[in-house]
Amino acid sequence: MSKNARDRSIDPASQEMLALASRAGLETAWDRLEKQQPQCGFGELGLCCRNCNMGPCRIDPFGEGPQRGVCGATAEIIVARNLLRSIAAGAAAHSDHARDVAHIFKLVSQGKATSYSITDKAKMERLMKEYGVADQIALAEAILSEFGKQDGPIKFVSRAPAKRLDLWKRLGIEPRGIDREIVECMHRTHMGVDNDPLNLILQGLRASLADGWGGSMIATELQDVLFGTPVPTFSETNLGVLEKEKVNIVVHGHEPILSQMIVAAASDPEMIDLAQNQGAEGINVAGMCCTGNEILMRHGVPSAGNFLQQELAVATGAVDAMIVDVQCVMPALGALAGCYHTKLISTSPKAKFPGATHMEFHEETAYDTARSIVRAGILNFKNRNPSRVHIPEIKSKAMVGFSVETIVDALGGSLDPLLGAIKSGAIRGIGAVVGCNNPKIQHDFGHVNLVRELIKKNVLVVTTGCNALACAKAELLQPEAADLAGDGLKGICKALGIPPVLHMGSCVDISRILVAAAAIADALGVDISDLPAAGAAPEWMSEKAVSIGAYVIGSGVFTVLGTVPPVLGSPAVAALLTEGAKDVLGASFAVEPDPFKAASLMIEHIDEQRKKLGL
Ligand code: SF4
Ligand code: MSK
Repeated sequence: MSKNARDRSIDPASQEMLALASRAGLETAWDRLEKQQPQCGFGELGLCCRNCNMGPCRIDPFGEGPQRGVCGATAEIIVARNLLRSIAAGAAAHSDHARDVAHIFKLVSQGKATSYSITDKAKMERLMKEYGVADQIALAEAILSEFGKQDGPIKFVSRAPAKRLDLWKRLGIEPRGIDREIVECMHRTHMGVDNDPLNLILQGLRASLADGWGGSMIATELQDVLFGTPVPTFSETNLGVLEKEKVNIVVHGHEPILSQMIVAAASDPEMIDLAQNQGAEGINVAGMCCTGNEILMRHGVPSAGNFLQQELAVATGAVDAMIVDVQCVMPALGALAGCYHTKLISTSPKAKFPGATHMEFHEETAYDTARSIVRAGILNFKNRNPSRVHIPEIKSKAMVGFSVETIVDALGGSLDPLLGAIKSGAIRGIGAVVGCNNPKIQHDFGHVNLVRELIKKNVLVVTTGCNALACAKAELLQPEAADLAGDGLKGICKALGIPPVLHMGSCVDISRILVAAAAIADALGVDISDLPAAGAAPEWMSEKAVSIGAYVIGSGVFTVLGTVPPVLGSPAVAALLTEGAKDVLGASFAVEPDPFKAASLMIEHIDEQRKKLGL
């Protein structure tokens, strides 16, 4: 195996495929990152601005060249504006996903999207009560109106502890309508509007809170209503879940609206017959990234891997169709799929890709479209070249699907046993570890080592997104992983039969972590910032992660980032995020690429909080 492959990933299946890709002369994200070197220093520092056509402008970080853009914007202003635009983009991605789910919920309520139905009626009724409405259509309308709400905070904000709500009010960052906050970010960063870095960052917090306690939370809640609230389920992860003798259909992206239907269509007897007529043993659906997490936790559909494995899956030569919706889908996939027989199928009118066949998916005709898409994958099976098929025989068992409701159930109906374990010190604290892969960090190295360190020191880990999949592949989501935990955490996990790392879902499901944190804080009579808890995103890359980071610290959770955000061009903004925020929000960011040191930072913080609580 080439040293290169080992340097690029710690995951043996990915190493195997990287070595194959290199032998075959296939280009991957790692190669493209190398070709981008050196990356633009102004960009890395956040010091370039092209918000108007007097620019583009850039500030010389060494103080020798220009210190102001043509309009007079300083490094502080440019860095803060760029940060705000990233938050707006990330919040928009999560929230537009939520809008699609809310739209389907409305269509289902009106009897217009017959492919879908209500799966968790009890949750829907709880939501109706929370919104104070009497019927399903009224609930759909109330939720849809959250996006454009002009005045007053969005509903789910009231799920936060009273102290936090009060703080947001005092700071003027209680989020109003989700669309309104995002539009305001774009307005304020237009040339000649908001030029006060602190004011810009406060708006960033407000928009991000509209994501975490709004868009993301709406997506999670309504997906549970429509597709079911996850319960613990066993499944498998990694490229070894692809099957040589079956039609392999990989669903990639973020929205379960599509992947749910693909799963249903692939188990249609007519489709299975068709697959068998084409010479396959059957149909194997596998997930990728977060849409994969959605069907993994609800249906136990195996996941082929996380973000950096999307190209490696195609390079197995065994993927007959890769079906994509929105977010985290590399535009490189089309060209790579063209080197194989793989059909790349785009489905969202919002997301088209070079080299893809577009089969547009609409809610009203969801099942029929899903059948056509699955059929296209089946009919492509015969085009597979068996001599080019190479599936690594590597996969791991994982226990997934820990919604807040499930965790409470596993604890016997209340949070008391968890609180007792935290108070006694058996559980030292809670670590929320989330986020993407980024080829700037050895694939999965940050995720897996950080999580291993935390559980070793009795920190219970909750995880979502690509971290969850990294942990699954590293066998940390199995009850047997309790043996890797410190004695206190091990004892609790063994007694409950759960892993020390709890899979809570996809990226939008970080909202589940917010709900859990609020419930624990309420039970202890404190704010979220007082909890012995810390967050981390060891390999983050997307703008969604910027929004997540902002709402997580805005909600009071100290967070360690593994890749450096583009803010170092302004020492004032960097200081505000890493120090100043602590005085105001009770939480701040730290940046630490070394996962072992990052774990120490989180544990130090957890211990400090324990001391303050007298634990
Ligand atoms: Fe340059 Fe100011 Fe225009 Fe940005 S807004 S491109 S700093 S002139
Ligand atoms: S898929 S946003 S790479 S976690 Fe949610 Fe993974 Fe990050 Fe996409």
